[in-house]
Amino acid sequence: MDRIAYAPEVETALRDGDPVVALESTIITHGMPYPQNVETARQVEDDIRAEGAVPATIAMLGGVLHIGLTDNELETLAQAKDVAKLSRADLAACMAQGGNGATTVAATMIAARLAGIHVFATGGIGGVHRGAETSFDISADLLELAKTPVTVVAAGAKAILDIPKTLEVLETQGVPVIAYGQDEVPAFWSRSSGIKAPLRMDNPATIARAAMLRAEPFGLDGGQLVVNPIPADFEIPREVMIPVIEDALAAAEEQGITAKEVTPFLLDHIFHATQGASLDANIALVRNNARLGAAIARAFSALGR
Ligand code: PSU
Ligand code: MN
Repeated sequence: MDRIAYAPEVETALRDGDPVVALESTIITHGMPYPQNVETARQVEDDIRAEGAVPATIAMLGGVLHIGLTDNELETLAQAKDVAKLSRADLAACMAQGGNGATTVAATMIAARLAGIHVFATGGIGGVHRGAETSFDISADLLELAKTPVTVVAAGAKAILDIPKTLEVLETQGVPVIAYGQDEVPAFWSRSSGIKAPLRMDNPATIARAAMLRAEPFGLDGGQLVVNPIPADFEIPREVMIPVIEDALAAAEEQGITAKEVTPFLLDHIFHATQGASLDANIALVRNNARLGAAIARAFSALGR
């Protein structure tokens, strides 16, 4: 049995050097409730097509790594209750056991590299959790960005994380953090974090070119993190989110939530606490990142990649 299955449109695009954008699946299974999760996944795929690129949603189904999902596969994944959350540590184990799993940012980067996809769009990345000085909870996403040459487009890190510490780890690991079109690092639901971004770029071609120059002449491993501010019409002010986040963090602490469960627990708590308002913003920013991802993928294609 094949270990990797490509969706036909993805296989064709990769063969012809046409632009492809990878998408993660943990955002579907652990990041948003049904049915908004599958509706968003489809919408995001359409946004990428409308921008002249091919979407490749990545997931493990029955032990086969899928690069691109059919509509049926998306629906099944979105409704399933028992899907594992796969990061770097879990990919091979899930394949060995013939299991189903959704890929995090780290695992999606690994799959994208394997497939020859240079760009990946998502909502938020994992980072250094608040209280990491005692919990040691630092997402494998950050270390993957240091190792795997894929350009990841996100809307910044959520304030459920410690944003300054997240940026420190990325700096230590030599990961370029590039704010798109503004000087500040965006903070997911809000355009502003009060923190100046290490780098700023204003056009997709420069972002693609920088990725290629890391490899040649510099011989550097690792990817780039592009942080793209949420569209102004959809942003939720920081002051509104802060008490909600504090509450979610307190609930996680009280219930002894640890390890892989922390991020999904906090996201679910915040969704309920805002009666879904956080979700509208989340959907808008993922779509916005998908469109930028497609533009960067087109730039890679134009460079002959
Ligand atoms: N942050 C979000 N939404 C998400 C995630 C993070 O705002 O859906 C998901 C992504 O898949 C990310 C993962 O890679 O959670 C990080 O989990 P952890 O913190 O356990 O590494
Ligand atoms: Mn973690």
